[in-house]
Amino acid sequence: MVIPQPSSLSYEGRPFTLTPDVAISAGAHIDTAIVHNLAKAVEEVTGKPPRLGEGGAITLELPGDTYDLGVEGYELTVAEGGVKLGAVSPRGLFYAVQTLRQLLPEPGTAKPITLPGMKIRDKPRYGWRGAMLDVARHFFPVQDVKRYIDHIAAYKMNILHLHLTDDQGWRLEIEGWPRLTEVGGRTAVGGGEGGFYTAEDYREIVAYARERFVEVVPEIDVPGHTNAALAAYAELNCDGKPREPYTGIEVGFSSLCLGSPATDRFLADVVRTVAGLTPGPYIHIGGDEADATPPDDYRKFIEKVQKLVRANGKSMVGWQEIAAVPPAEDTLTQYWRSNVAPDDPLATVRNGGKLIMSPADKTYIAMKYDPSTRLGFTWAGYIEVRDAYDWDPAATIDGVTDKNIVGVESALWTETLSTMDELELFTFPRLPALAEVAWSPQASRDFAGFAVRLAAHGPRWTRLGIDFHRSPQIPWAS
Ligand code: NGO
Repeated sequence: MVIPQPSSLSYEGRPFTLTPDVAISAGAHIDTAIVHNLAKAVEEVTGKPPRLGEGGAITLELPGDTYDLGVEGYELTVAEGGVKLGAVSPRGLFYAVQTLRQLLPEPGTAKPITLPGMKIRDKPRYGWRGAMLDVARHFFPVQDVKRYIDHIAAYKMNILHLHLTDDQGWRLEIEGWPRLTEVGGRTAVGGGEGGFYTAEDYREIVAYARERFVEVVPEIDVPGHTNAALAAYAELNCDGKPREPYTGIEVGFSSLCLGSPATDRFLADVVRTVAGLTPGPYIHIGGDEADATPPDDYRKFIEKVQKLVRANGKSMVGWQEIAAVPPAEDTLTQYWRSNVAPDDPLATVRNGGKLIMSPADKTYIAMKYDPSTRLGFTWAGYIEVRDAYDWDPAATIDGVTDKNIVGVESALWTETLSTMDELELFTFPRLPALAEVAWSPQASRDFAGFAVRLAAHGPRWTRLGIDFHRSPQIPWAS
């Protein structure tokens, strides 16, 4: 019932019976967060905290005997004597634990608790397995973001892309520019109260994510999608007049005044601050739908930002429109416009650039599931579970293969979503589907098998209080 489907799994040998007096043995050098993550899962099913120490039936090995499985790979063996998890890196071991958690029955459903004999050897197809969360259209407090991180980490996703700024809100405190959050942070779509993260809040999110092997990729969307900043600081506008705060959902109308000293100073301060707060290697600069920026200015601007990001020791990510300029070797371009002829990604690829695959008609989980979905959009079509699942990133754009692709990312835009329950309803079950697209070998994937595995996750989501879409495509138990 494992999602994402492991690259190899065979049932062999005798089953293991898990009893309440089970112990977990892990070398002293193994990350205690990983051991506790596992201990908690075992306690949930046995009702008793497992003993940690020598001679346990569950063992964690690092480095384990995991030939050719890379830094994210792991091995998991269940035999009569116990369960063995091995990896060459803590990250791989963390993924082994996520797999074991899914193999355990729901608390209270099985007595005795037995796991069939099996051997799993597993590693991901792509290194970039991302989830984007838009905290700009509606603001979500730190505790919601942490809960979202738990959700994505459970499915072995490793990137949380936070869309931190847009026309309707600026959500990250920037030293020297207090009005960005005092004014720009006070709005949200539909007139809600907004909110923002202090540097401390942001660090807390990053640290929480890192404990779960998730890297935060912050997005500061420029030069369009900037009304919140333009309302906060008059000097960012070419006419020197502040814009009115915006709470609608139109796109493509705002632009920084390019080439002005105030804009240059703003950009330098913002990129330096965000780079300083972000231990991960990437900063996303948006770059999408800059319809209010003259094309020549746009190109010069993106080149300048690319240099600035690199001068701050980071690599740049941008939405597919940044393909208008040649990418630096470490720049990543995020493909999303599945509804128009995809010339831009091809230009990037011809220039040696790599793509993150976020085609709107598969990965934009802000779309409705079907006509009965109350919230969400339809401009990229309805996205039922099968639509999110049944595609091959390497067969999506003519001329683009796995050589040109670093991975897959879901995108949860929040113009119509304002509560954690709503986020979860749009995320489940499409996020597990996309996690499998990003992790599992194409040849091992089929929707019928996925649907059966997915159905078994419903009770777990219910126990965790996760609202999910009871898709008619899935054989839910009840
Ligand atoms: C577009 C747009 C966003 C919208 C989203 C959903 C990109 C990259 N820019 O995707 O501003 O929120 O669609 O409608």
